[in-house]
Amino acid sequence: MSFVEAKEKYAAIGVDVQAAMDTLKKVPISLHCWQGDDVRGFDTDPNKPLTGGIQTTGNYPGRARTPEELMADIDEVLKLCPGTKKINLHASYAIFEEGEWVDRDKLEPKHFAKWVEFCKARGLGADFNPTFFSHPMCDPLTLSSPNEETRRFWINHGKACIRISQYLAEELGQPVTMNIWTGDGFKDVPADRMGPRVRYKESIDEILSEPYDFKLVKPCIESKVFGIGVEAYTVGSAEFALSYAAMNKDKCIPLMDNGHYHPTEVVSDKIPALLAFFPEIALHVTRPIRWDSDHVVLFDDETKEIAKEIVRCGGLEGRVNIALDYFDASINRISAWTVGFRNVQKALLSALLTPAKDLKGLQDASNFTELMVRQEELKTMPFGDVWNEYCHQCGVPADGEWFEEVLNYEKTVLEVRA
Ligand code: RNT
Ligand code: ZN
Repeated sequence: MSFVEAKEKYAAIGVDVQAAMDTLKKVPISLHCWQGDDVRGFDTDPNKPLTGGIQTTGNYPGRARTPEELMADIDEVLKLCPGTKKINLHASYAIFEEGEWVDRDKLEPKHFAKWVEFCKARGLGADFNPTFFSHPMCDPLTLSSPNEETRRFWINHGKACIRISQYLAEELGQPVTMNIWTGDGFKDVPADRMGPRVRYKESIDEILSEPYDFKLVKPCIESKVFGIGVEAYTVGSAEFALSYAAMNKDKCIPLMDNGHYHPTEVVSDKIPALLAFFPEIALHVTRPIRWDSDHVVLFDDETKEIAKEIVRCGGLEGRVNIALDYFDASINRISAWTVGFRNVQKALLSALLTPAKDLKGLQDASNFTELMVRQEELKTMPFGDVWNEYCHQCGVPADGEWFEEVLNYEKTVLEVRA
């Protein structure tokens, strides 16, 4: 079927395909820089293990080892992905001058000047994350540590990151989400569950006492259920993170990562629950397999359901900040990045091609029979033709047209790195 026919089919069910594509073109989605180098960063020994309950597995050749390599790889991904992008940076991706180095508590905006230059040259916004993991000052706790020296170090890191986020937002003229996630927790049954949480709360209070313009810098609090090595107890649990955000609505927003809940819980259902209370929320879109495994995002049922909730709850009007968060080191990283980013775009486009008002009308009229029929029939609409047209309108390859480019990049750039 051609695009013209597909467009007519959608028009017949009351969907304006061009309007859907035009809406999606403007939605910023944050591309995580850490897929390119297996979350290693540049500020500490890149061969040290990843700590904090997150793990990458696999050793596919071609990992980016320097800022230049990472930037070149991101450029390749940008070429292959439609829509509006932001770059999501971690503090560990600071870029130092030759011979210079400072620890994380002393980071300054200037250490991200090269990233600002990169974003400006490409018209991109940025998001930011303090890096509370993979560092000798994790004892193993960070913001919740009973050791005052440790806790102070990480509070100062958080404050430095607020200043860097403010700088990024001012330079790039767009808001920056700054996500606070720590892997703080215990492998085995703790003797004190409350102490670390009270300290974590007080640490975040201190970080957020650093001045920032809340219209430009949106600190987020990300919860988690457990991590490898910290199976028994997570300081920043769902209740902790959500309560913190709810009690400090004038200073921060909650962030849900869909890998961070019990396997039968779904973030799609949590989006409208949170939007009933919070003006703004943030998401990490990932794919958990049995645990927070951070697999590449697929065009699967839950990703589609998340996108539907974002769209029909008005999330695209600035209420839902969307970022990707996964890291697969077992396949070509450019391909992993591209597949996941394109799938989030696909899910959003597919959600925008839904006659949401009509379906809601059926629900409100208790017409559940027709609602089921209409929802099921949507699944066989000619979505692929609209998607390919969307890619072309955005100046990027359609499905079936981009993988060869990745293979070529692998041959000419990635394999040369080995
Ligand atoms: C870890 C969290 C966190 C990280 C990134 C690298 O479980 O999801 O968001 O993945 O900050
Ligand atoms: Zn996350």
